Amino acid sequence: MADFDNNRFAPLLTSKMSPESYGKLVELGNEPLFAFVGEYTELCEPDSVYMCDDSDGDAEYIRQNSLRRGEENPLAKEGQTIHYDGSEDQGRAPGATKNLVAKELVPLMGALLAKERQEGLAEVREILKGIMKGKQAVVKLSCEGPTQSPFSIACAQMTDSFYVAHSEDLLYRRGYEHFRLMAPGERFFRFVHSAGRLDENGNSKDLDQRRIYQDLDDYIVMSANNQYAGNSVGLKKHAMRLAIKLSGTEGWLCEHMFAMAVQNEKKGRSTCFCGAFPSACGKTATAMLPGEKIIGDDIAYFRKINGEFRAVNVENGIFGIIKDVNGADDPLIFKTLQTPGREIIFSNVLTGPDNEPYWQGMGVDHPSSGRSFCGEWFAGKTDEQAKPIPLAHSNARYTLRLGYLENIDPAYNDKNGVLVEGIIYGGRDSDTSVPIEESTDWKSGILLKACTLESETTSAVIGEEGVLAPQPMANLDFISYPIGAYITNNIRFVEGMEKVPRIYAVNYFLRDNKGHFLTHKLAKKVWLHWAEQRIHNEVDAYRTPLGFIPRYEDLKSLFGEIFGEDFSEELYRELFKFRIDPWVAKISRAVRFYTRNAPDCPKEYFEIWKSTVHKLTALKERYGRFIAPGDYEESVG
Ligand code: OXD
Ligand code: MN
Repeated sequence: MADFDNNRFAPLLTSKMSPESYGKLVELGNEPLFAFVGEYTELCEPDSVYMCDDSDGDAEYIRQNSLRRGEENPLAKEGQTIHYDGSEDQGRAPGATKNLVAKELVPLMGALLAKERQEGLAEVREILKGIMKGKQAVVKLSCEGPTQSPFSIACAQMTDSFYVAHSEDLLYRRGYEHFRLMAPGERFFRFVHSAGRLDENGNSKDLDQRRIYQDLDDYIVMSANNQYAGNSVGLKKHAMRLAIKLSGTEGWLCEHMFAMAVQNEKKGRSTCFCGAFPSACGKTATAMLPGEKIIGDDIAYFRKINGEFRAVNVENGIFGIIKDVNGADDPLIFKTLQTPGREIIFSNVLTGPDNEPYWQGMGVDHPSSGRSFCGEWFAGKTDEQAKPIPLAHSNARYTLRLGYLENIDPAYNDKNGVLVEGIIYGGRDSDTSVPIEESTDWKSGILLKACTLESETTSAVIGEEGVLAPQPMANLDFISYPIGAYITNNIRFVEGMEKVPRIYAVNYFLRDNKGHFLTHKLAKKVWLHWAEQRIHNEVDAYRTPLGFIPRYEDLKSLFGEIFGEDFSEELYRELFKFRIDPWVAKISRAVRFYTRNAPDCPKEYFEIWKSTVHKLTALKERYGRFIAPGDYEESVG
């Protein structure tokens, strides 16, 4: 056991910590952890420091403090609380977020928000100086992935926000005991967060001093003057950036993906799919499809274990977008949100005179006034541009433990993860991609489906909404080493694997020329069951220039079996025609994007994209603007 009596930080920490808290820190015998707490106590100058272990008592201490300080307030239903972020702190803040890297690397980072490390460290440390004065800091240990597993990454968070610590308790596995069992010198991620000075509503005041700087050499993230969980909760997006960097150096993958298992009851089979969708493009709705099982909704680690492609959900809870969660579209989440006695944090929704939460797309009548993300809200309230202010923010959220969900897959805690058999890339376009298409092989799936993924920007990120932007692997905001190397790591990950997952591209948003969606919201269940049958080699498919699509008769029987619906051939032909012009435009946009933003991208990838554009352009002469299903080539197995 390390002896900390002569440690340079011992006098400071004994003066700021109760004997019990100090005892919990010392008991772990972890010198880098002790130094971390010491260094940031010295820099941030909290009045006191509270050290948590994995006990329910400490979890309750955090929750009670968040309530006592007004970071959260109780709602009408037992266990439920409400938290408000400031009106300018309602989404991730790319402008304030930087990857700190060595000077030589900055030009290679392209679109990846990089800053020279020493300069960034000096800047953020200056902002953190004395930032916790007058507050208590809490140190909470957690684990990314199941504890004591080949996937585990231990994490230490120090924050002066009890809402942040509370969110971490709901979203991640507790990690104090995991730290106790760690080998000396084992790496852990570190996060320092301060909400900074607060205004009269308890919101971060110095937004011009908002910073989220990840030191990728030292695996530490410093976040200041913010509260929105995507900016403040270290284990969520900050840890993701650190894990992506680490996975790039070690040859595994950290992806912005859900994990779910399609249930084939007739065959007694459960088949795991992981999927990347840009925010607000149907990701949680796919992970939560009725009748299937959820493993995770946002972040997955992939490792090769005994030659198999295996995944874990990094998290233990959901920080989900609440807009449009209603009894018809998301019945399981909706029911969980309505059940008293569940510890759930709502954020940035309307609370009415009945002290119940209300949000956009909830599907129930809502009160005409109350408190919301904009302060006092009333029906008809407008902003400075005279635009109506919605009752809740479009990026308002709920935070809950996964264990509350009825459809949780029992395998979600397995230490060796689950075997992944399908990967899904989900975009959002009204006129380009078919509802589902299988890639011919892994590499072309990565280059033509994952790398060409794009979406309109949404409210999960501060900035203009509705702009079409490239989204490689739906991960652009989190990739933390040069994009070309990241693509190569994705391609090479499956080398030597006996069974490589199939890659699917899906698009739930095709519309007719009047702007109406061509399919209903649950049609995605049919697309996934088709993919499940393909993986088990039970259905044939038609070739397209970019992969394989379903045959009409297979979809007809799935629509019949699953929904008792008669799926028409006319609709099938409209949905699954290959649209040449938009695909040429889409791949050309990707070429422009990678030319500008991925200076390290190998020439070979450009050659593949460009030759695909040529191939498609030539096909247009032969087939016209569209290739009807089955026309491109003979049906293949
Ligand atoms: C999220 C996001 O909150 O990606 O998961 O913004
Ligand atoms: Mn996400």
